[in-house]
Amino acid sequence: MERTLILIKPDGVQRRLVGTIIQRFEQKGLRLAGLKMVQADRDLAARHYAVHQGKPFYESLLKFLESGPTVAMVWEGREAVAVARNLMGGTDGAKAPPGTIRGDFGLSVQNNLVHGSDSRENAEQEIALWFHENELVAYESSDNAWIG
Ligand code: IDP
Ligand code: MG
Repeated sequence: MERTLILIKPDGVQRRLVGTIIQRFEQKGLRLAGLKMVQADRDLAARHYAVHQGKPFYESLLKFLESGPTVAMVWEGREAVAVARNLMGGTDGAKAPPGTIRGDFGLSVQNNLVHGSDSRENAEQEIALWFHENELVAYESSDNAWIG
């Protein structure tokens, strides 16, 4: 079973889109394995976005992630990483297609509501960064046979 880390970034929380965004992942058939609200500090923000260090938007990006609470989630299911990225849409909300989270609710490049891991390997690293293993819950969902 593949897992992915999804964050509802501070703009999504402030804009009261938490329920709407969770619903997209839930309705698709992914299964929620962990969820919590986190006020990211500089260390967590820097570790999460370490790959972007040195880019012109890096400092602003860290300030954005630190600017308020984030909802951190682990979703699992078949092809969870790619499925979640498709549900999110591309980075720039202005270009992301309608029907995607960013396409439906965002216009900004930076303030684009959600983060989703971009590979299975990064997903495992990011899950370990945001969650303790004992915060994740393994269970059988009763509709498994129907969803796959
Ligand atoms: P992704 O979130 O779609 O994977 P990345 O390229 O990994 O996009 O960038 C990480 C985050 O950095 C984006 O989600 C967005 O918040 C921000 N970002 C990316 N490119 C820019 C930019 O050109 N200007 C400002 N912020 C950016
Ligand atoms: Mg990325």
